Amino acid sequence: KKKITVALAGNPNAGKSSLFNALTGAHQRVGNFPGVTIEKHEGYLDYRDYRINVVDLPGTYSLTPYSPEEIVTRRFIIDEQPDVVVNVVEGTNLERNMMLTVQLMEMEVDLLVALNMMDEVEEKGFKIDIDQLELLLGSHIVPTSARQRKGLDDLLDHIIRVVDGRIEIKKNKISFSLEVEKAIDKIADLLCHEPELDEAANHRWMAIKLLENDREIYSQVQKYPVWVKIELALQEAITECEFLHGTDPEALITEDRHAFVRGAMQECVRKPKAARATVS
Ligand code: GDP
Ligand code: K
Repeated sequence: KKKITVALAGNPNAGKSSLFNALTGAHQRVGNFPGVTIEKHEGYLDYRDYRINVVDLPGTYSLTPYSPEEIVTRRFIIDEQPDVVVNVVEGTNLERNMMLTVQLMEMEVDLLVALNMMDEVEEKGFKIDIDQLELLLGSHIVPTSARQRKGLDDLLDHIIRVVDGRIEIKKNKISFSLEVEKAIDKIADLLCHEPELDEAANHRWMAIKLLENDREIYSQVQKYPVWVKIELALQEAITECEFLHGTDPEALITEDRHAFVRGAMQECVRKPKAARATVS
């Protein structure tokens, strides 16, 4: 059988463990992620011609390196390069969950979205325009109900089709404010010309992270001669954003992510009447 690795990523309580258990059943083991005390739940299942190794990443709201969960999640994605990342989202709480989705999009991974808790979505009367949301995300969305073991085969079929290249992941990019985009291009280009930097590195993503003052990426890049020019570009971006928007690139990037998610929700989600007043 061909071996592939699938990583489950999502907010706490999105239903990752339920999905992980439903998929891997008894074939599980618990270890630790390197260097931290966070448990690593790993398991496998055989499906069609594949042995699918499933890694349940820790629940996280973001991919900034502030908590061990966030660091573990993104390190795993960068270092282990799973064949597919399945972002498990809570269908009744999409707006909050999607903030992680957009950050996974930024990493340009082969992303599938498991739209979980569909039973609750239907019961509560949420209407989600899945086709339109897929267009905006550039990723396929598979409705699931992990607790009821529904949608699992559909999800597995999608995973295999991604691996076989029969599903194209569009890898849509969120466009940030003009000044931020200009800075991203400039810094990505500088990174691109640093011969010692890993060729496989995602320069756009690193540029975004540098603009977000990401200390891990800072220390990674600071050792190269190109750092002098990058530091100048960062300084320039800060000055320009402060002048034009009254705020720094880091805050703008967060705002732009929120704006993207808000727009997507307005286009694609109708909340039930009773929930409109209470669910934000
Ligand atoms: P995790 O933190 O992402 O691992 O989430 P869990 O798998 O622990 O799920 C959180 C809670 O949501 C648990 O009470 C689950 O039983 C419940 N849950 C998970 N998936 C579903 C689902 O598809 N439908 C419903 N109604 N509840 C679910
Ligand atoms: K719940």
